[in-house]
Amino acid sequence: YFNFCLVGDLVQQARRAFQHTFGGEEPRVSVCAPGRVNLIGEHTDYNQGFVLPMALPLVTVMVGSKNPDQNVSIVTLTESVEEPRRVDFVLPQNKETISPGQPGWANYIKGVLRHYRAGPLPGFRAVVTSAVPLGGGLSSSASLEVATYTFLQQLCPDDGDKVAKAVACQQAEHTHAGVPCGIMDQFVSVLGKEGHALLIDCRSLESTLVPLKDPNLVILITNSNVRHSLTGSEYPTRRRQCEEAASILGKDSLREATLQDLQNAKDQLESVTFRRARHVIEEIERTVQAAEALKRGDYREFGKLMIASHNSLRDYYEVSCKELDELVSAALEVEGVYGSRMTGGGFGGCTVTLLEADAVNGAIQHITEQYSGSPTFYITTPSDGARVL
Ligand code: GAF
Repeated sequence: YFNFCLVGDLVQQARRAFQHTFGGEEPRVSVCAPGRVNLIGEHTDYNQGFVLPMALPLVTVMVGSKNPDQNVSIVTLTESVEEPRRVDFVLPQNKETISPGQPGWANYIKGVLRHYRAGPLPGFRAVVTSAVPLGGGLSSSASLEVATYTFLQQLCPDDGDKVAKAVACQQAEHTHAGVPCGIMDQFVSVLGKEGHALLIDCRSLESTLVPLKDPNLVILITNSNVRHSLTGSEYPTRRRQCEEAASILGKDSLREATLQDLQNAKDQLESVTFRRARHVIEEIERTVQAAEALKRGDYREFGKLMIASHNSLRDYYEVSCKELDELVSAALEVEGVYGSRMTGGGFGGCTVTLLEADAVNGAIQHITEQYSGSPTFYITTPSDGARVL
């Protein structure tokens, strides 16, 4: 399970494809950006709260070279869908006019071209490939955006501001993928550090590295390999419900609200809005506590908070699903498991489980036996954010 595509193999693959596609020469630039797993703090980022993700060893790689003109040609090796794997277009004079279109996978790249913070950008030819499972809830899209931005920095340097880079990539997702996401995924894909989780304050955009390296501890990701179609429509609905709750409470965001504020306004809130707000307010608090527990090496406490997070996402925020619940229940039956929860937006995708290293083989076996679908496992370690290779 450690055996997922290593960065070096992906780069080799991309470089070979580049040479094959673009007339034999070597690409001048190679970069990568990771996917992420969120340990705790779910659906809190767009409420200005805290999140605690880590960058994964699973990355998206982009290799390529500048063109002497404004022509852009990109080939993807990742897409398994029926869309064309190559896209060609001319970079317009005015980048505001770069709009989304077909093929869909290129929109993440076009969005980053649109929001890139320096210019004028040259044309380029590039190959992208990825080990981050697409649509698996491990931020394959953020990793493509951040890889693209990192690539462009090599062609036409910006001021190097990392937080602004993450924000530009988030903008790309908003305008070109149509997902009104928070800042978590792009932020950790840029600023993640080997051996650390990253506590992000999504209000101030300040972040703190929390050491997470212990040979007796494993972070196990289980992919449910399901993705329910609800994902697209439910996410903006949740955002709206949170904004409505904050506005009824007279707050700029739910970050400013306490449980007492919520209780006091109970009569003015629909029960569903109340439940959504309750999840967010409690989850922000849990995330702060979890970061503290991790600093102390108190995995038991951390695990309890993970379980509470999952239950709240299932019951109050209603973004889990039968498959994720099954995976979490199965994991929690195993001796040596501290905690387990769904991770990411929900309605499919992955769970994250914190457990003793000795327990991992038994856990994988038990989860596989109990799960009604066919899971994929990744034993992961906190890894570095985007980098030039
Ligand atoms: C998705 C979004 F992209 C993130 O910004 C975050 O809101 C997450 O869902 C839920 O925590 O990954």
